[in-house]
Amino acid sequence: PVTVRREDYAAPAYWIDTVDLSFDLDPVKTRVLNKMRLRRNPDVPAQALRLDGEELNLARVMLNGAGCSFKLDGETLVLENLPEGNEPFELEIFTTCAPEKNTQLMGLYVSEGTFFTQCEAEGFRRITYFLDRPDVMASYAVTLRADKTKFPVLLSNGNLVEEGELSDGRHFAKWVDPHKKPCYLFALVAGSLVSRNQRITTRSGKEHLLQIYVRPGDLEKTEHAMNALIHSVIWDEARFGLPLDLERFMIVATSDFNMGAMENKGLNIFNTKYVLGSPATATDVDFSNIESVVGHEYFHNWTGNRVTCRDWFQLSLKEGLTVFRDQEFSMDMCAEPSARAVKRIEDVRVLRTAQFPEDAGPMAHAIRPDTYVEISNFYSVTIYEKGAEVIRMVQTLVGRDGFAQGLKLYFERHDGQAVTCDDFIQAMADANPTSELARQLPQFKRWYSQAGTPVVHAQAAYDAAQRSYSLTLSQSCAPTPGQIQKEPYLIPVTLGLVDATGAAIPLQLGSDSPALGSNHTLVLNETHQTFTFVNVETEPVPSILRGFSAPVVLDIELSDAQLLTLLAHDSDAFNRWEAGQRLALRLALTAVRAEGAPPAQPLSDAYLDAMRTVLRHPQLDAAFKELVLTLPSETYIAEQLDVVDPQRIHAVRETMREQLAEALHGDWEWAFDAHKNNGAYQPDATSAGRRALAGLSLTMLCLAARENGSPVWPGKALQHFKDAGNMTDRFNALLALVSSGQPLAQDALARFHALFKGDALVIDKWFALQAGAPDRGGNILPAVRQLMKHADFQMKNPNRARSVIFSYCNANPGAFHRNDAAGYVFWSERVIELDAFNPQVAARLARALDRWKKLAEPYRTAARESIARVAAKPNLSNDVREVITRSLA
Ligand code: BAL
Ligand code: ZN
Repeated sequence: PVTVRREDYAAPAYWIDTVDLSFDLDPVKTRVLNKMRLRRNPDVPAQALRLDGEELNLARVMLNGAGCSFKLDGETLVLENLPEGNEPFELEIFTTCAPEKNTQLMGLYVSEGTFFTQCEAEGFRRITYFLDRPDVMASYAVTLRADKTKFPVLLSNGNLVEEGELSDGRHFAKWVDPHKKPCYLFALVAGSLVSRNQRITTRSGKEHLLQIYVRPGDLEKTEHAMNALIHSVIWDEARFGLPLDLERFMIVATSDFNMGAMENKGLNIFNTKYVLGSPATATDVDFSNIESVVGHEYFHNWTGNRVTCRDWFQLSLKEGLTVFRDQEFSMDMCAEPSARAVKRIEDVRVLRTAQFPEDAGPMAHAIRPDTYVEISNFYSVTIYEKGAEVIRMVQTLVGRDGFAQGLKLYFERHDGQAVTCDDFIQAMADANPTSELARQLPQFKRWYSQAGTPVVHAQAAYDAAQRSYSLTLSQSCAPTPGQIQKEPYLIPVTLGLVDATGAAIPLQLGSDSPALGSNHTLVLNETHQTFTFVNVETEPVPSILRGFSAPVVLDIELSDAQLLTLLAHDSDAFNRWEAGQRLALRLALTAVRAEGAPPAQPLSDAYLDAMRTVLRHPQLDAAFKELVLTLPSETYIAEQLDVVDPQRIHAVRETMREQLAEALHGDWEWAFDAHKNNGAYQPDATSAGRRALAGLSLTMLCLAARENGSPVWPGKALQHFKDAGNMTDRFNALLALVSSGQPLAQDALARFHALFKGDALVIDKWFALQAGAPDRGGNILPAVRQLMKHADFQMKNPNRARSVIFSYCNANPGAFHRNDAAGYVFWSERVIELDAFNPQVAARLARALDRWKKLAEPYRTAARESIARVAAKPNLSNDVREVITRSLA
C-alpha cells in the first residue's frame, strides 16, 4: 500500500475542461464512452498524462479523432505522445464495466434492479479513466441509454436537455450540468422509480423543481424529507444568503449504500434510512436524522460543491463546515430554546463517545491529516464532528455576524475553486480583523494540524478578604501516533459563576475592566493562565465550558454539593446536564474501581434525590429530563479509565440502572402516565421529548419489574406495544421489554417482525435491537449467530450487515468483550468475510477493537490475537490493512 502525503501535493499536469459521457446501461456489461477536452497545465513541467482507472475493461483510446499509442501502468492509463503547446486536445476513451458484480458499491452499481453511482472519494475511476482528484473541475454532458421498461427513469446531474425513444425498446436522456464540478460529484441513476415533486420560488423570484425519487410504494414516506429540503433551502438563504443555484434539485433513495448520503451536484443519492419516514415506520430519531442529513447534503451545494477541496487532506474543509451548518440548521428548526440545548447535548454526546476515543486511539488524526493510505478511512468522526467543533469555535471567537461575514468573503474569494482549510480560515480572519481569531491565527490553526483531545485543567481559589476569585486554567494534550509533542491550543472557554442559591454572579476581570455580564468567553492560549474575577461577594460555583465551547476534556474538582447546585440551577442547560453526568460518572467509577464484586447500590441518596427532582420538575422539558436521567454510556465510562474491564463496567452500569429504576419507581409511573399520550403523531422536538421520556420510564418500570418479579409493567408494555399509534411508541415498548430481559419480549419481537416483514428499514431495527441488547450470561453472541442465519439477513446489504454485526461488535461492549474471546473470533471472521466484497464496510468494522491496548486481561491478549489473525490474512484490502496495521503498531 502507498502512503499519500499532504506535503506532496502538486497541481495536475493537465486540466479537463469538458466531459461528454455516453452510457449504454446494462447490468452485466455497461459501455462507457468518455470524450474529454483537455489541455496542458502551463504551470507544471511537461509530462505524460496519467489517468486513474480501476476494474475497467479498456476497448479503445482515440486522440483528436485518430488512434493513438497508450500503455497501462498497473491500472493507470498513460499517454505519452500528446500534442505540445497549450492547445486543447480531445481524448475519446471507450471502456466497459460490470455494475452487477460491483459489490463494493463504489463507482457504478446495481441495487434492486436500479443503477446508482457513488464517486466520492475515488469511485469515478471505476466508471472511466480520469484525473480522479477534486481539483480537476470540468463541465459535464451525459447521455444515458437503457431499456425503457426496466429503466424508465434516467437521471444525471444538471438539467434534462433531451430525451427520446431508441430502437429495440430502449430510450435515452441527455443531461447537461451548467456548473463545473470535480468528478466525485458526478452521479447517474437509472431505474423504475417514482417521485414526489415540489415547485418552489426562492427569494430572487426564480422557480425550482425539488424532487425525491424512491421505489414505487415508498412515496408516502417522503413527505418529511421534502419538508426538510424546503426548510433547508429557505434556511440557507435566510441565514447565510446562499441561494439554490439549480433549476432542478433531486434526491434519490437506495437501500444499498455505504454511507448515509452523497451530495452529488443536483442529484443527491441517499441511503433510504435518511429519506423514508412515516409515523408508522420511523422513530423520532429517524425523523430528526432525516431532517439533518437532508440539510447536510443540501448545504454541501455551497460548502463542498461551489467551493470544493483541493485534495482529500482538506476533507474537513467541506465536512466539518457542513456538519456545523446542519447542526445549526437543526437547532434553528427548534421552536423552543430548550430544544436547541437538547440538540447541543446530543451532538456533544456523539463527539465524546465516538470522536474522543478515536482521538485517543491508533487511528487518531488531525482534522487535516498529513498522510493516509486509504482516504475512505478518513471519513471519520474526527473530520466530521471534531471538524464541526473547530468551526463552532471560529463562530464563538468572531461572533455569529462575524461568521456570516467570513463565509461571505470565503465565497467571494473562492467560488468555483478547489481550496484548502487555510483558505477558509484566512477568509474568516480577514473578515474579522480585530477578532481573537485574526490576532492569534497561527495558534488557532493548531486545531487543524494536531490530533488528540486537549485536557483543560481548572483550579480555583476564592479570596474572601479581597472578594476575588481566581481561576487557573492549564492545558495539555497527550501524544498521538506520529505527534509526541503538542503546542498549546487557542481554546475559547465560556463560563459563568453562580452562587449557592444558583443566582448568576456578575463577571468582572479586574476593577478597572468593564462588566462582562453573567456569561463570558475567556481565551486560553498559554499552557497556564490565571484569570481573576473581582467583586465576588461569596464563594462561587464555577460553570466552565458552557455550551461545550471547545472540544476538550475539562478536568475540574467539583464537590458533590457544587455539582448538585449546577444541576439544580445553572442557567446553561449544557452544564446543567453535564453536572448530572459528572455525578453519575463519579459514582460509576467508584463502583468500577472498588475491590471485589461491584457494590449492589452504587448510587447515592443525594444523586437519586436530584434525579427525582429533575424528573418531577415542573419547568424542565421532557427531552432534557430524558437526557439527564440517562446514565453515561459504557463507552464513555471506559474512556475515563486507563485499564478497561468491559464486563465490569457493564455490570456496574446495569446495577445503577436497576437502582435508579427501583428507587424512583413511583416517579417513573408518574412520568410514564404524564407523557404517554401525545395525540396524533408530530415529529417536533417537544412531542418527541415527551415520547422519549415516556419510553425511558417504561424501560425503567420493566427493569424494576425484573427485580421484583411483578408482571404488571411488562404486561402494560406489551399492551402499549400493541396499541401504539406510531413507531416511536411501539419501538420504545419493545425496547423496554427486550432491554429488561422480560420473557414477553419474545412475543413482542415475533409480532413486530410479522407486522413489518416487508419493510427493510424496520427489519433493520428488529435485528439491531436484538444484537445490541444487554448481555445476560453470554446470551447475545449465540443470538447474533442465529440472527445471521435468519432468512432476512443479507451480508451484502450494508444496512443489514450493520444492524446485526456492528450493533454487536461496535455498540454492545458488555456482550462483545467476552472472557472466552468468542466475540473477537466472531469479529475477525466478519472483517475477513466483509473485506472480500466491501472493503469500506469491513474497515469500519475493523475499528471495533481500536482501543484493545487499554483492555484488562484476558481481553487484551485475546483481542491482540484476533487482530493478528486478520493481519495474517493475505490480500486484505488497503482499507482494512491500514486500520489493522495502525492498530498493531
Ligand atoms: N461527502 C460524503 C457524504 C457526506 O458527508 O455528505
Ligand atoms: Zn458531508
